[in-house]
Amino acid sequence: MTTTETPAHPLAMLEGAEIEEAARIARETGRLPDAARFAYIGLEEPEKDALAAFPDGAAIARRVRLVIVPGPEASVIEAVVDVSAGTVDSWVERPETRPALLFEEAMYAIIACKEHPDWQAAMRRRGITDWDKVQTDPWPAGNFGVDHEDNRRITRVLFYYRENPTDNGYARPIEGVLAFVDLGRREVLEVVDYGVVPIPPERGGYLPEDVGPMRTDLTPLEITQPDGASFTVDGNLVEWQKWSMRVTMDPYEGLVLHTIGYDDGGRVRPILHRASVSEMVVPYGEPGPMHNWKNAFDAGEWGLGRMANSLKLGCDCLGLIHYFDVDFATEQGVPFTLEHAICMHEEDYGILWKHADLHGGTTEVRRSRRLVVSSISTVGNYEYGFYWYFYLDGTIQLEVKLTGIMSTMAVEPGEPGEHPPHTSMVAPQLAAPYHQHLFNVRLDVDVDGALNTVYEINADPAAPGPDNPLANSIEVTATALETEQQAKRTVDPSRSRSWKVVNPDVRNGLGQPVAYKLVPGSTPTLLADPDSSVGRRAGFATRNLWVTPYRSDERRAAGDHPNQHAGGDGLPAWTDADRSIADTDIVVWHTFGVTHIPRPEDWPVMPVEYAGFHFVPFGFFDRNPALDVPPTGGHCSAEA
Ligand SMILES: [Cu+2]
Repeated sequence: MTTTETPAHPLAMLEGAEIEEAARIARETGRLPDAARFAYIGLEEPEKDALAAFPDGAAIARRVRLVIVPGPEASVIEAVVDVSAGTVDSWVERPETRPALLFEEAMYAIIACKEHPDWQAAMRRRGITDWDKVQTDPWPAGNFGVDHEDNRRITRVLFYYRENPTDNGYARPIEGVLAFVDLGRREVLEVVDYGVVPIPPERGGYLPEDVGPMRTDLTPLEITQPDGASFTVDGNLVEWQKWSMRVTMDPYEGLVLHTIGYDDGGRVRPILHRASVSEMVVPYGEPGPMHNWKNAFDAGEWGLGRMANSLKLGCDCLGLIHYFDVDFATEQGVPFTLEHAICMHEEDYGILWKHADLHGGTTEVRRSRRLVVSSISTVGNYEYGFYWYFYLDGTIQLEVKLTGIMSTMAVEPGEPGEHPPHTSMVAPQLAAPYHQHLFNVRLDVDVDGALNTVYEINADPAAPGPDNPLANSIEVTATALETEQQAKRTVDPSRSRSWKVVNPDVRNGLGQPVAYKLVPGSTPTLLADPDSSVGRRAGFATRNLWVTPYRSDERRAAGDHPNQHAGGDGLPAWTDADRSIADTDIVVWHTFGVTHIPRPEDWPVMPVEYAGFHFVPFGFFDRNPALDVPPTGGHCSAEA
């Protein structure tokens, strides 16, 4: 029996009633104790052939994936249920596997710490007696072979001092105190005290009342579109200019875009079947015992969707906005709606193209405009904004905006200009360790069809000689990446390195195979040793490019369950098989990000720093596809 009304499309967002039904089906198996919690309830997306066949007249099967935490041990159940048929399709118990941290358990960990005599003694050694003034941050514990990790789901907990409830706790780390808590059993395993360091003196406030007089000379800047937006929305289907796509949000990956295509003369040409941030890691580079274990996998250990904000007009997004609400599940399996989880709007983006013809006397200018689909996640101290941009010339861009508050450490008073190694001083007696933010985007490419090949493009000086008498010649080489091992690559800006996703079976008007090019930004790879704990666990971050043959169960770059994982899962494991990736249905995985060497200007709250990449047509069209963008005013064209 089904209690849900089937949505209109297989890729429609999961609805509250479907979430409720999925939890009910799981519970009615009789195989779950009452205390079982749901770490994940998300849409099990249809297989590609089923999607391609839609609409085929048959009812849409709506399936839901669940990750269930049955008890306090380190084990999960992965289940897939069919909410349209009311059946359990798969039910797999995975011992020695940890889900992402559960919010409810993190809350109990905080209470357990404050009730523990060792913790209270450590606070008293620092003159702290009011436990309400202690901010308690549970962190993913990583995998370092310490006894507390054995068959437990644990957290390592850090502490900060807040004189007032709205203070910036990260300004005043309670350095030296670290607690290990068994999350499942709500039990403090150990409180470590590495020694007292004075609490830094400054409050690090950034609220208006902390800052003092605000600027008074910013005049209003309003975006108006008197005739409305240029996009249309039908359910989660978005159409804007020649673009079309579907928008969803996954609890772990956050914003996900599906079936991105471009209408070329009445024919929708596919480009990306699915695009998402598959994982990210923030490894810290300070070797002391308070900070050397900090390696947050914010997608897999917390969840970019689970941490997504409800966005506010005029603050997060400006202009004529369409918001998507998203239905998620609580850990008890109860649906709730995160309103305004995804923001969509159009932005003017300067000039699109221009030429002043000095001979003919004409000047043609066109304005660039982009469709912005975005969401923002707050993961502990940091904010990450994920902005997908679609441009009038066929370009796609992902820009990640990093902001929020840096993770800090208190240090002993020192001489002016001094700083502990591997950190920057950001305020008196307050340092911020060097660290990285490395994101992995999974691009299920579909350039004019499923069968694609990736080529690496490098530009080099040609050797001087009879064919190059003035030694000015530029040589561009395109090398097909034919197996997974060949496709483990890093950036090389000095050679203008990029990666072209080619459909060898479709030619443009010039007879060239059509392609899109992944243009990386200036991006690092992982600086930690590949054999270190984080090096093994975040193997995906040791390369900027990976290519795999498509498999629906290869979804997340560090594997499905990175929390406390020993490492090796995800891309390194899959690509060990060295499968063929030539002229087949492939997935391109791109790791990008920033190495954050903190500045004083990043304190107390960080102005946005940017990371990302572009995906641009390269022979996908026969010419500039944006010639038909009309001039916006009589003075922008000789003809107007
Ligand atoms: Cu940072």
